[in-house]
Amino acid sequence: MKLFSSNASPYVRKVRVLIREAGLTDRVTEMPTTTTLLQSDPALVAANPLARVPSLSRDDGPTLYDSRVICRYLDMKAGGGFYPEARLWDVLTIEATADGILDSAVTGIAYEKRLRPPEKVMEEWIDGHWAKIARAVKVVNDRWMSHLAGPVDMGQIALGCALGYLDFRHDQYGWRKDCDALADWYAKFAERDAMVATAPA
Ligand SMILES: N[C@@H](CCC(=O)N[C@@H](CS)C(=O)NCC(=O)O)C(=O)O
Repeated sequence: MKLFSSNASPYVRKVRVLIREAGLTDRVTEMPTTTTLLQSDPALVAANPLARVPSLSRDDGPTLYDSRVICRYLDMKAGGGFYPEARLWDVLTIEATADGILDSAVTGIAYEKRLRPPEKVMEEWIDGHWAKIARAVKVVNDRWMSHLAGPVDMGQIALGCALGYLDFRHDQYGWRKDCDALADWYAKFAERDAMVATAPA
């Protein structure tokens, strides 16, 4: 299997962390891919009409995307148990919360600031997206800490990658404010080998 990959993408990082946690490093080859909304990589376009990383090309079927589909597929391949049946809806909801944080952090804020000319950047748009992120982080801190204390699953991996991205690109907003429990959890989670190995440069 070949993974269209990017070191800076937090969605790709979810997949890269899972590959390492599930012992799949020998079965997936990473292909570093440079693509943006304004200039898509042609090989990626041929594999995924949405031209987004991560995408996973396989010998025995169509290319898979997006990160949630790929992670579910790789977990099934590895028999990894990162989507445990007994906690499935919690895991999926935490993963969806983490992905929602990323959608606001990447498309909502980072692209707005990086891809638009400065005179077209809309501050209210950025504020609205940060409000979503701040609410989501606080809800995880207030409601989900007991889940995060359990065995590592895909909800935790997605959340770790989302918080890592906030530190990487949006450190100035300070997501840790009033979220001490989550900040403590993340400090430990970020020390896992798979997280260290995939930290964005
Ligand atoms: N929902 C998708 C989001 C993937 C995504 O937005 N990836 C970004 C990189 S962080 C990308 O490929 N952007 C290029 C583009 O949108 O053209 C997933 O979970 O995989």
